[in-house]
Amino acid sequence: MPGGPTRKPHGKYVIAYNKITKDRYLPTGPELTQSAQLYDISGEKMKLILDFPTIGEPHYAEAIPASLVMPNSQKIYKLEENKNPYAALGEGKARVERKGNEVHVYMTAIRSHFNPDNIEGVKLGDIVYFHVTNLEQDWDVPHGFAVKGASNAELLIMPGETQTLKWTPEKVGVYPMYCTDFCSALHQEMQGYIRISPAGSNVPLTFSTGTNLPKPTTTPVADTMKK
Ligand SMILES: [Cu+2]
Repeated sequence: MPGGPTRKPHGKYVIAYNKITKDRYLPTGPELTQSAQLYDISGEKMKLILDFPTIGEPHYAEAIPASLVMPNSQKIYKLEENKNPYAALGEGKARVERKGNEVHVYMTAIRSHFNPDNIEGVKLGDIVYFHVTNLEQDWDVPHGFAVKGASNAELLIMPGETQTLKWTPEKVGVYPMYCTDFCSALHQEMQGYIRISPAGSNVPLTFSTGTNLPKPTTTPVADTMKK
């Protein structure tokens, strides 16, 4: 009812979700569809406008004027107000840092790429923290973040927000990381890779964006093979 349980509802209509349904609709399964009714309450007597099947078993609904909601709606979080200590407030701030066996990825997301989107030098036994900041400052552009193989969760990051996903890799390999929330026509390209090297290997921690491989910092493979 518009305005909730009140004797003076605003609006002209009321909807009832508690109408008895038995034997009224086609027998489509053990339980049949539920039933609802819409009334016009603008006149002296309420008038039935529509009697219709509905799904689930809704018991209550409440309508309120948009004017009560709109002034309080949150469209974005302002980046300049982001005080998350793990935020990367700009692509230039994106980086990967090692602290003992913890690897902290300070990542940014903006249509349609992550920065960095290619990470090497994480080893089995490390714990990876992806701190992802959504740099968007436009309404309705959340980005998602997931790593294939992470068994806990994924992130849904609102514009201007920073969220953290903790991941303990369990196997050596190359893992895709990707946006899980449709964000633009190039959403499917919003992805990257992180390599997990064997425990104790000496692969240096490197990261890059938009390239297949970070610049080699050790002896090129070709030289090693000549020996
Ligand atoms: Cu996205």
